[in-house]
Amino acid sequence: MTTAPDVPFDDQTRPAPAGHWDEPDDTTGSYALEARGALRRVAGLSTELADVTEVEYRRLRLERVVLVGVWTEGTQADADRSLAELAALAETAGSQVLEAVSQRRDKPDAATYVGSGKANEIRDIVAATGADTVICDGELTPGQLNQLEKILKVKVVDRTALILDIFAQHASSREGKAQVELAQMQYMLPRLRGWGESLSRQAGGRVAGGGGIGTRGPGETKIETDRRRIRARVSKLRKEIAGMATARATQRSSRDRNATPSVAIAGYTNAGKSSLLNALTGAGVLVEDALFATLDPTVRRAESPDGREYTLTDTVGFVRHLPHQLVDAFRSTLEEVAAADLLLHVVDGSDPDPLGQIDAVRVVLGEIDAAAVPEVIVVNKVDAMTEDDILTLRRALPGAVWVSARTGTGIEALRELIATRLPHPDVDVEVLVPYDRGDVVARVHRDGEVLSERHEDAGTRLSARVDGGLAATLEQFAVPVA
Ligand SMILES: Nc1nc2c(ncn2[C@@H]2O[C@H](COP(=O)(O)OP(=O)(O)OP(=O)(O)O)[C@@H](O)[C@H]2O)c(=O)[nH]1
Ligand SMILES: [Mg+2]
Repeated sequence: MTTAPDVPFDDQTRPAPAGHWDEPDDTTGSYALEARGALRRVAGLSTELADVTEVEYRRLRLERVVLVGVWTEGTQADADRSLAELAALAETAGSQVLEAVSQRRDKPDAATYVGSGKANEIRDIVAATGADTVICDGELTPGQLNQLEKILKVKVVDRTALILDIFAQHASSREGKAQVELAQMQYMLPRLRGWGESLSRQAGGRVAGGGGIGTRGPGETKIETDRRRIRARVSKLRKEIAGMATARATQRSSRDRNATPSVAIAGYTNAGKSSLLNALTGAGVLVEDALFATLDPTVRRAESPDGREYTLTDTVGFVRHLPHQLVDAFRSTLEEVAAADLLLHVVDGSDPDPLGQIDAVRVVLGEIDAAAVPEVIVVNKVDAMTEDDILTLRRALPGAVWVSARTGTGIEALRELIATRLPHPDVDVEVLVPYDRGDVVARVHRDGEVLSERHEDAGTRLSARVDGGLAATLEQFAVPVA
C-alpha cells in the first residue's frame, strides 16, 4: 500500500511546488514533508465542512495561547509533564505558547473548570500577555467552555479539540480525512451552542403533547437543523470509512493467505515509529519532530536475516487520553495493529516518563482489542539517553530491545529478534522439486525455513520447515527422507 498524499483539495489552484506533485507514487519522506508544508499553508481555507455551513464549528486558529491545567492527582512533576505535553501539542498545531499555569484542585470546578477566583487570575494573564486563546488540559463540558469564555473574553478550547485540530491538519489520505472529520463531527454534536437548552424548551412545548410531527417545520430551531445535517454527514462518513476498511481487509486477507507474517509498529506519538520503519526497511516515510506526524498506516515488506518475508506496518501514534472520538473513527486503521502477528511497541527512551508512555499506549491497545498481540518493547533513541537513564530503565524493562533508529545501534539485533518472534512454520517436509518449478523453490525460501538444499539429477531436493498451507501445496513433490 502506498501513502502518497492526495493533492489537498484546496491546493488545486495553486502552482505545484517544485516538480513534486506530478510524481505518481512517491513514498519518500521529503515528498510527504513537502506535501505537509503545503497542507499547513492552506489550513484554514474552506474545508469539507463547507456543506454544513450553518454549523457553528469554529476552526481553531490558535495563535498566541495560554495553557491551563487542573491537577487532581499525582505529583507536581506529573502535572508539569502533562502541561509540557500540552505545550508540544499546541506548538504542533501551530500556536505560540505564551504562558502555562496549573492549579491543584480535588476536582475540576463544575462550572468553570478552574474555579471563578482562578478564572479571574487567568483573565489578567490573558490581558497582560495579549493571548487570543486559552487551552485547557482536559476535556471540558460545553457548559464549562461557555462559562470560561464569558470570564476570559477569549476563545477557550480543550485538549480534545486541540488534538482533533492537529489530526485535521495532518490528514492527507482520503481515509484519514474522513476519519478525522467523523471524529470532529462527533465532538461537535453535543457542543452545538445552545442545543441542549433549545431542545429542552421544545420538548416542554411540543414533545410533551405527542411528539413527532410538530417537531419539524417553521418552529424548528437552527440548531436542530444543524444537528440533523451533522447526523446525516456522520452516517455518510461511516459508510465511506467502512468501504475503505473493507478494501484494506481484503489486502490483509490476501497477505494472510500467502502466510506472510505481519509485524505492526505502534507506540506513543513521536517515539520514532516511522524512523524505525525506515531503519528496518529503508522505506523513506515521513519523519518529523511533531506529534501525530503519521496518520495513515504504511505497509512495507521486510525480510528476516534467515530470508523469510514479513510485512511491517507503521501506524498512528497514541497519546495519554487519546480522544475517544479518534479511537472510534480510526478503529478500522487500528485493526492493522490488532490483526498483527507481532507488535513492536516503540518507546522514546529519552522522554522524561517512558513508563508512563507505555501505560498510555497499553490503554489504547486494550481499547482496540490488540492487548493480546505478542509484544516486544523497543526502547528507541538510546543515543539521546544517559548511562544512568539506561541503567534505570533496563531494570524496569528487562525484556526490551534497545535501539537508535538514528544511529542504527541495535537495529541488527532487533531484526534477529523479530525473526525469532515471527510465527514459526511447524511442518517438516522433504521434497524434490523439478528444475522447471523454480517458483516453488523460491516460495519455500520465502515463506519457510530451508534446512538443507541439494541439487540432484531430477531437481532440487529441499528439506524444510513450512506452515500447513504450504505443506499441502508441496505434497505433490514429497519424497521419503534421504
Ligand atoms: N535522538 C534520536 N532521535 C530520534 C530517533 N528516532 C527518531 N528520532 C526523532 O524523533 C522524532 C520523531 O520521529 P518519528 O519517526 O517521526 O516518530 P513517530 O513515532 O513516527 O511519530 P508520529 O508519527 O508523529 O507519532 C524525529 O524528530 C526523529 O528525528 C533516535 O533514535 N534518536
Ligand atoms: Mg510517524
